[in-house]
Amino acid sequence: ADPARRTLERDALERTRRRITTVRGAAAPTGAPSDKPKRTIFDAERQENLPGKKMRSEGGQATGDDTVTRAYDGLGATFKMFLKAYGRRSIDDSGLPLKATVHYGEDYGNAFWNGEQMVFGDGDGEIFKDFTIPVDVTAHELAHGVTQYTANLEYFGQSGALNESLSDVFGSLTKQFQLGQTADEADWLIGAGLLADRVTGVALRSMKAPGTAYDDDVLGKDPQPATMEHYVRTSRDNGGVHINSGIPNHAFYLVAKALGGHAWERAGKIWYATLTGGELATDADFADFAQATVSAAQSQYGEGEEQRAVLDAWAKVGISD
Ligand code: ASN
Ligand code: ZN
Repeated sequence: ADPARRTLERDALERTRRRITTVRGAAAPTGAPSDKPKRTIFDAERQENLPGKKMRSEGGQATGDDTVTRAYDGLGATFKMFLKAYGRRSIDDSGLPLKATVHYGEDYGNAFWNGEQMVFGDGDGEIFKDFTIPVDVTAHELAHGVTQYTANLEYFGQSGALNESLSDVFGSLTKQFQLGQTADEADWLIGAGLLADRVTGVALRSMKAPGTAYDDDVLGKDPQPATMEHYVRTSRDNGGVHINSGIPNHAFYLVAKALGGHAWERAGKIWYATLTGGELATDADFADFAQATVSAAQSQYGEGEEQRAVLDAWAKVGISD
C-alpha cells in the first residue's frame, strides 16, 4: 500500500483509540439517575418536628444508634429491590434522595410517608416496638412514595386500599428479596417482630391469611378480610384502607404461590407494570385494578400460565371483571 493510504489508516486507528479513551474516561452526564441511593437519616429526638437533626448522610459512618442504622439499611434494601427487580431508580425513578426521620414523637406507635419523607416512631415498648425493626414496614412507607409518583391512587375507599396493598406487596417483596426467599418460603407477614409482649399476635397483617395476624385484648382482632364476601364498609380508616387491603393483598399472594419461585419476578413484575403503566385512574377500584393486572400479565407474558394465575386469583377473592 502507498504511504498516503498507510497514514490514513494510522490516523483512523488513532481516532478510534482516542474515542475509546474519551468514552471510557467520560463522567456520567450530569443529572443522570444513579444506581446508588442518596439516603439521609434524621432524629426527631422524641419531638414531632420534621425533619429533625441530621444524623447520617449517604456513605457516612454508623452513628451508634441502632435505630438510625436500621433505617439507613432498610432504605438501602428497598432501593436495591426496586433497582434490581424492576430497574427503578428510587421513588421517582430519577434518583430522588431518600429521607427518613426516626425517634419521631413520644412512644409513637406508627410509621408513615408524609408526601416527602418517611417517618418512624419508637413505639411504647408494650404494644409496639421500634418501627424501624421490620424491613417490610420501611419498604411499605417508601412504596407509598413510589405510588405517589406513579398511579397516585387516592387514599380513600377501594383506591386507598389498593394504595395500601401496593405498599404491602412491595414491602413484603423487599423482605423476600433481601432474604432470597421463594413464595413458598416467605412468611407473607407485614411487620413481623414489631409487636411487643403485651400483644398476642405475630405481625400487623398477613397476606397469606388476612385476619389472623393478631387477636388480642389491646388491639382487638385483626380486621382484614381475604375476600369480597367479608368486605368491610366503614367510614373509619379513610374508608377501611388498612382493612380491605387484605383482599388485593391475598390476590397477590395467590398469584405468587401459583407461579412459584421468587415472587418479585413474574408476580411482582405484573403488579409493578400495573402500578407504573399509566393505565390506572387515581380512583381505580378493585375491579379496575384486577382488569389492569390481567392486561399487564398479557402484555408481558401473553395468554399463558401467568394470565391464568392472575384471573384465578381475582376470582378466588371474589373480584371478576
Ligand atoms: N403506617 C400507616 C401507613 O403507612 C400510617 C398511616 O396510616 N398513615 O399506611
Ligand atoms: Zn401504608
